[in-house]
Amino acid sequence: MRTLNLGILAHVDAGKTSLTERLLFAAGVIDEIGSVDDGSTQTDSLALERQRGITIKSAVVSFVIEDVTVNLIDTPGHPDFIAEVERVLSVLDGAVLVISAVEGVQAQTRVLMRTLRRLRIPTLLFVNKIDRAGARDAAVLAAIEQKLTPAIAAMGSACRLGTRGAGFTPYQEGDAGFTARMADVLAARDDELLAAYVNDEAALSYRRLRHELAAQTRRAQVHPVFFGSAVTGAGVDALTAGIRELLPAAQGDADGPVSGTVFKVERGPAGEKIAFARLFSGTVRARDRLRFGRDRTAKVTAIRVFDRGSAVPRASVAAGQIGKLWGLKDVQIGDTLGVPPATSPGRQFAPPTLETVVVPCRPADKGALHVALAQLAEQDPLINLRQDDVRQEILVSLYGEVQKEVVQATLADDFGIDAGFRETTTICIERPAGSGSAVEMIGVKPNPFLAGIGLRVDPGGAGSGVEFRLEIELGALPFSFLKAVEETAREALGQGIYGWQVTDCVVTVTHSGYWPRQSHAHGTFDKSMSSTAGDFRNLTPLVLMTALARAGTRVYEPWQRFRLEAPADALTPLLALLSRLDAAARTRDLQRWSCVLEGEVPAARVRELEQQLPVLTRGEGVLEGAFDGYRPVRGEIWSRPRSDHNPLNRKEYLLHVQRGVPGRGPARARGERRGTMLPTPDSS
Ligand SMILES: Nc1nc2c(ncn2[C@@H]2O[C@H](COP(=O)(O)OP(=O)(O)OP(=O)(O)O)[C@@H](O)[C@H]2O)c(=O)[nH]1
Ligand SMILES: [Mg+2]
Repeated sequence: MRTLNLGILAHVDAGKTSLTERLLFAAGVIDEIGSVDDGSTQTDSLALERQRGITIKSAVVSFVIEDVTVNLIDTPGHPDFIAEVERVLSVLDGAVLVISAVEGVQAQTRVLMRTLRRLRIPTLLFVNKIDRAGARDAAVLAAIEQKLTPAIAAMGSACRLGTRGAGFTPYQEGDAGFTARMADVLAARDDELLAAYVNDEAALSYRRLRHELAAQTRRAQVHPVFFGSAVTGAGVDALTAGIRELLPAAQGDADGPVSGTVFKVERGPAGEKIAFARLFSGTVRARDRLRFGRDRTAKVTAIRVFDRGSAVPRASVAAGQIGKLWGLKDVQIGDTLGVPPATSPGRQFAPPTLETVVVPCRPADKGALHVALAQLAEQDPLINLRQDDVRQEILVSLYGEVQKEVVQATLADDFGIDAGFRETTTICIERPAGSGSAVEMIGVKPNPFLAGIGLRVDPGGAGSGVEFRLEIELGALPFSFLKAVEETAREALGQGIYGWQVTDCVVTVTHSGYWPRQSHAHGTFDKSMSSTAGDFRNLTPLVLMTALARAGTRVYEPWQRFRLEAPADALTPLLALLSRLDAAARTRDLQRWSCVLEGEVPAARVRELEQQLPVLTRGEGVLEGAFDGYRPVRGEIWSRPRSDHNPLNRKEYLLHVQRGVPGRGPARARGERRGTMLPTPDSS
């Protein structure tokens, strides 16, 4: 039995969950087809998903097609939940990208397809909703070719579009048109096939082409396209056969060393953590001690493996499979199990660009609110819970308003906490404006720590994150001290000169000094003469902040790319609005009745645009948007400090560290924060 871990991806409402339900029915896993509209599907199982009719969390189900066990992961399509899609990408062997035959290729479809192609994930395309009024086939196929990829192979034809009787007929052997189109697409990507094609077109057998189609699909070079309807079931059998024939099986040696990735974390009924993991290699058995994340270990207490429907208790989970693991108490999303997988797709989509303060309606709920948000952050790390100690407020990062509503409803439904939000603001970043260095030598006043460090901060490329380099000789500093410097430096960069995360920079260790472990004659360790990792943890933020202040930083805000379709008579007021919003807009297409505008706008102004659009376009305007990187904030004060940033407190904190006040260093702060390192004023 082969295993295939398959993701279903699409823009919102394309029909992913309905198609999942259909596939489960076709495979005999369920006797009755559930409906998103009635809240009765297998994968939209959360109460909130059923109420709202949208998918919020990715969900795994499994079914069997002949000799293949398919673990299917249904993902959310709303851009506010893109983080759920990102986490799933690292565990897929293949994907089905769903496109609505009515709405066609959307901005989100393009974002997803680009990512699938970049990661070389073999992908089939399914054009859904052919039964709905307004469904198109040739136009959608042309849009796919133009906007997603030219390397497509339509696998059949749709008929009676826009009616309940809409159907899909797969092309068969003997269909000359299909064979010729397949040969064209495939020969363009395979020299041997091209040579054979040029020599004698007729000699290329249908079998050979079909075989080559599977090979190129598995290499993510070509994307077969199917049509159908998740509601009537049209085309679903052909898609099922395509999944089996054209997508690759999971690879991996069950006897090799354990290697896997955790892509989802859930809490069980008793509050216990459950990790969803895909194994790439090896076998994990119940009661095994398992290494995960960065140097953590725990005993696996129970395992469930996805098999014919849901997850069933098993003694082990092996390479290729997806398992639910109990017992890994501190596990986090994104943790690796055992040996880290050779490749990790890393960050594919933009981080959240909004943040908001969460306020409990009843002040007495403050503690409970923090606990509840911490649990939500386990399941969605990008929420990035932060505590502002100065203002005694809790902040979360968000993608958008729908996610905000979902957080609010989850707090009310699952935790019994009524909470509100302050105004949503954008999250900026800081990048070094130049280079800056600082050095503190060991034993030289006023350095109070038994550690010597020199650090230089240089600008890095856009999107490069934080890179850590050494200009000292390897071995000049014990590894544990070096690790302490790197960890503390990364933490300290969480808050730059203006209070934003510092990124796209290179931190280089230029000097180091330490005093080796000293003991008295009777063998006791003498701290007053020996450097410890704590000395390095305390000194690093001081040196780094001095270097950063010398380099100077500049604040950048997120921008969005947009595409706006509107009636032609709305063009003038729209251009005036866009200019007021500091947007750069270009008229792409001006017809008699309609116009298309494209451009970029600061993310902070998008909400205003969304609010004004219906008024200016009589409700006919359609706005699509996607993250477009960071640009320097504009206006008189070009470096905008974060709202809760108080440089005086940061200075006070650094002074505390410098004076070596016990318990006030980053080591303690690290346990308390995910955002600020400031001491609370009343405890100083
Ligand atoms: N007529 C018709 N309606 C469909 C079809 N597939 C889905 N729908 C409807 O489209 C709506 C959205 O379907 P879902 O299956 O929830 O779509 P989704 O892609 O899972 O949505 P999100 O997970 O929220 O992104 C529901 O009202 C479905 O009943 C189809 O093939 N034909
Ligand atoms: Mg869904």
